[in-house]
Amino acid sequence: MSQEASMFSAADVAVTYSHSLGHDLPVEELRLPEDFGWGAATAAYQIEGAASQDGKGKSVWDTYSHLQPSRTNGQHADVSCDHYNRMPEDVDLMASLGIEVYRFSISWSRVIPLGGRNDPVNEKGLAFYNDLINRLVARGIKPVVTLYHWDTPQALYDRYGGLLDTAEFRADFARYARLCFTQFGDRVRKWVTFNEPYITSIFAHLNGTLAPGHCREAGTDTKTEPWRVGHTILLSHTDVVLMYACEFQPSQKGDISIVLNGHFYEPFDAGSPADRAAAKRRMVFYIGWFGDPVFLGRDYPAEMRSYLGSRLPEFMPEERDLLRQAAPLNAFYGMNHYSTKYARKLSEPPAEDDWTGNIEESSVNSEGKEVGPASAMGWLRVAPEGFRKLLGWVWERYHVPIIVTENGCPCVGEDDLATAVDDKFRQRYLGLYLDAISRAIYEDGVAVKGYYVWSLMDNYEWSAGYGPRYGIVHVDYETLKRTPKNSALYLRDTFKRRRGVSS
Ligand code: GBH
Repeated sequence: MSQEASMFSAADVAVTYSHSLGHDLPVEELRLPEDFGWGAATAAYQIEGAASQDGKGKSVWDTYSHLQPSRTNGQHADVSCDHYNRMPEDVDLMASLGIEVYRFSISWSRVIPLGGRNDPVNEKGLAFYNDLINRLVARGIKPVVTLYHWDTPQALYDRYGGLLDTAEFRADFARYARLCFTQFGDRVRKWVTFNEPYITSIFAHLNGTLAPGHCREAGTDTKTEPWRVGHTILLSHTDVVLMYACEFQPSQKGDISIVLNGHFYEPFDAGSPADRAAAKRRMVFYIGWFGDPVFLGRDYPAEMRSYLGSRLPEFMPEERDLLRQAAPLNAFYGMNHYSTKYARKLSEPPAEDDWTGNIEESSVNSEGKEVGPASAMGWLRVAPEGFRKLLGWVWERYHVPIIVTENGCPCVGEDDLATAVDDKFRQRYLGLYLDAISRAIYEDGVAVKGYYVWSLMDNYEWSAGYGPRYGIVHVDYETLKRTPKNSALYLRDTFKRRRGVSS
């Protein structure tokens, strides 16, 4: 066991867990380390609105959300929560909820409207993020900044296909990152390069349900595109980690890494060796795809190489050197996690653009058992045991401290304000997932350093529009009034109490 892990294996752990059968009782007692920080997360396109205000350029999401026929539930985020114009009151709200960390993303096309390395900078865009960061710091809230949360500047997509052109994208992303470090790095101590590269690769360039919406029906090359996109993200990430370490870290003293998402997978039929292997394989294809190059500094997992063959790009020798150099500089593993699924080995031959390793996933196993109670999203089930196992899986494979950079759920019936505020389902979900973290730390020796709930407020849920509401604060999309839900008070009080007890 590493030093990090043994630090937490204190013998005197006395924890009261209030697990109960009902799914509406909050978890009251949580033991977490002194330096464990909690916060809330958002992303620029989902909350800012102000789509063309103050010189902002378009991103692929501005285009995608306006396609006819609509691919986004008939909705776009031109206004959304109007956070761009309501930011001061939103920061005050965060302070009133005791939020310690705020994870947000910068809209690339707000600070460089056309996105490219020779394109002009938009001072008003920079001023917005400067003001946001200053207000956070003034209230003692730590900013955690994501550079890329899915909103490629439209001009770069038009010029060269965005993430599909590795060399061009790398050069433009590096310039954008350098601008952000230069402008904001004196106050930002934690940086995330990319949010969920799996989702950008698969959902945006294979299934087509996220911008720019590449898919078989659109005639794009779904056999190779997703893997090319993933490759571009990995190399762009690596460049920027090395840039930060060489040029900025010595004076700015911050950390940098990436955020990976992933379900935990259980076998569909626990008695079937094929399904047990499928569950393991699915996680390697989902998480190992990015985790191995980033945190181990080496090639894609062997299972992927042999299955995908020439569909998977090669790392050139000098690129392998970069991966190796950058790996130990990734200071934390940013984990976005929501739920667990079952994996079943398929016997039929796979489609030629299969990306799973010929595996089917579901929320119900071979005995008809559901993996957990359903939220307002069918795939998002309450399954804290899977979360605890995933924390262990990541720790064992990568041995880097984990920060849970997103976790949360939408509840049924939240369009109605009274129902939304009395969000017992979410309180229970959050409590159980925090309890899983506590167990991972104290019983399994996993280093988990923080927890950011998704999301600070209800917002534009990509292709699902304003349907699902993930916020701990309710947003009335007519009046834009914010109302904290009880889960916000639950988190505030839980962490306040814990601090009170431990100090
Ligand atoms: C995160 O993505 C995003 O970072 C955030 O912007 C978003 O609002 C939040 O989660 C809530 O969705 O895999 O077929 O079962 C989560 C990406 C999208 C992954 C939905 C799982 C479920 C469909 N998730 N997806 S499936």
